[in-house]
Amino acid sequence: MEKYEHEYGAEQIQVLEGLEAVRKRPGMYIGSVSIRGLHHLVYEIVDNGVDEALAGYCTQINITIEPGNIICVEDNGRGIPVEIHPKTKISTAETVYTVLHAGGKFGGDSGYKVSGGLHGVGASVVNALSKWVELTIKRDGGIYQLKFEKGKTVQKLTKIGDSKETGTKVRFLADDTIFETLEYDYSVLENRFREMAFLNKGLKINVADLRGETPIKAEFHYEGGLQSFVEYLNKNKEKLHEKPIYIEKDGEVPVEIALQYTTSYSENIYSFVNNINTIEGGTHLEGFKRGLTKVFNDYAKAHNILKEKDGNLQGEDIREGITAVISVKVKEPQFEGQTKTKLGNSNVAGIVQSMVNEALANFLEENPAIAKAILEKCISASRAREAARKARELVRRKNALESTTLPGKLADCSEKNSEVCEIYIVEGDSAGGSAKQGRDRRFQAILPLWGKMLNVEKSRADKIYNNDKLQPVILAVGAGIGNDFDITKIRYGKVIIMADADVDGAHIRTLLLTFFFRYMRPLIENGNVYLAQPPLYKLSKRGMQDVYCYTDEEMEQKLAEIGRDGISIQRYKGLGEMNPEQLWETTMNPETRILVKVKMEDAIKADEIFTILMGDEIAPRRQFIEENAKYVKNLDI
Ligand code: 28G
Repeated sequence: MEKYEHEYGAEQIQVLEGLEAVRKRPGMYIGSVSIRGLHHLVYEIVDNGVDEALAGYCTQINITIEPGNIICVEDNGRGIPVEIHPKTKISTAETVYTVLHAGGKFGGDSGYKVSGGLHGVGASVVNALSKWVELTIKRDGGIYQLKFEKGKTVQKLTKIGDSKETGTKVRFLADDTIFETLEYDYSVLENRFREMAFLNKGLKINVADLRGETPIKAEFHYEGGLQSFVEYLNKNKEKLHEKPIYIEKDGEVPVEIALQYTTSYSENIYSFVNNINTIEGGTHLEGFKRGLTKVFNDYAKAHNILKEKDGNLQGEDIREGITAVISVKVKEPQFEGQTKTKLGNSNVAGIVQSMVNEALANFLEENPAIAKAILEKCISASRAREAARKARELVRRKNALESTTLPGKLADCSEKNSEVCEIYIVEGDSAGGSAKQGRDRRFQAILPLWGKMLNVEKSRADKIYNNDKLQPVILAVGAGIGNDFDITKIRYGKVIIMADADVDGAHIRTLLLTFFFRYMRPLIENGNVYLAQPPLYKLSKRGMQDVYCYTDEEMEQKLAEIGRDGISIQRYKGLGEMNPEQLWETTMNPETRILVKVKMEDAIKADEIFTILMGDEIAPRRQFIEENAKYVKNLDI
């Protein structure tokens, strides 16, 4: 075996100080030390493999979660160079893993066209935050290995064998003294890697989770790229035209767009810059929207589908029912916004817009039947928007007359500081009555729901404003709806859905969640929506305080503890069976209640769930309900 030893010079000492800084303030480099930050480590490493694919040298990346939460990532690229780096005087591979920002990603001489990575911090940060890292490189006929512990090199570049192949393999164990948890969430990683495979057409990504008794495996490989992505997003929706429209342009800023219209009323546009999901949008999205609006208006006018006197169709009319993915590659992206996921580069807007103008106009000229079908939908969206505006004004005027904007059935709280206020949205008058009596009126408001159920998925905004079940919710929350929703105006920090633990309760929960997701999405994104968890059973016994159980397992466990002798079990079928004191104690008292926070890990998954649960197609709904029957307790969208 050969070993390449080198003295540590001044530069190396600086290096160690650099990685020490990462360990001291990990949040600065990876956002947080929660499971999000943990997943970030994997993305950082995989991004390096994707960069090698973007450079045209790598076709496959395998990601494995090994038992013990060890991550293994392997690619078939050129392999990280092993020769001595002229600046650091140690191997390039060691440099990449020990010098902050040594990946060369942002340098002009990196050899890569563009590069991914939200923070782009690179492999050295992963190394600094890992208990150990083992790096194996196949290159130049050899197999080389290096090992690190907490960012420090413990085995320098060593040749351990021969190979004709090339590639890089990285195994690492995150440092449990830094991260809150080491337990990776397989489904989160799987979703991200599916997305990456869509975004990098032709790239094969294999994922495996070997932690459980039965291994989980998935393979992602899409020759269709974004077109396949849109087909996937629309798989449960009724399409207006058969194939997604695809436009692509290479150049200073490469742009790729796929879009397809469905019969639904929602707008589903996902945008990416250098493979990063730009949740807050930015100039690329603006350019796309402007281009879309102009092309359809021009076409409609030119073909007399829209008369001059009708005025223009609005952007939102043209985006009703659209599913689109837009992906751009930008050399020096400027990210802005709260979560640094908004593209700021102003030149990108014009580039995307003129590309959409040209390519989409051509497409419509060549496909008049599709153009007609889409424009008919846009025009009826425009009529509905006009009706919705009138309905909204009616609501406003009515409220002005009643001199209050609050719904009549709302039992409001006395506290005015919205941060500490809670609203319980309760189905059914009897439960509403108990909740009103049982609550702490200082900070808890109760809104009983009544009236006819409306399927939000199948209704346009005008119907929603007029719906007697949803209108009080809109008014009570007090922050508007749709594009006008303003999270800073919410009247309650917690919006709590309280429904029975049965099928009807599940229905109202789904209805309200769909409504919040489609029309008040920031409320979910900001973590203001909760589900109350009423108990399923009460165990009572003479001389013993009543015991409430929230799951079947919990009841079995409690019964095993206290024994079954002389015990009576009451099964609660609905909230209405509890008196106000019981309801307070079990479900509303902050000291003793269980609240489930509704989280949205991933907008794509959430859209899929709501489309399936509330949509037209029955087959996927049945499948979804069967697949998830076990998990209904943990509704995590
Ligand atoms: C398996 C886990 C993740 C990688 C490569 C390939 C090269 C490379 C990686 O170079 C240093 C900086 C800029 C050139 C580049 C190989 C050029 C020629 C590479 C990975 C030297 C980094 N030959 N594959 N880094 N560059 N895969 N997969 O990390 O100037 S990282």
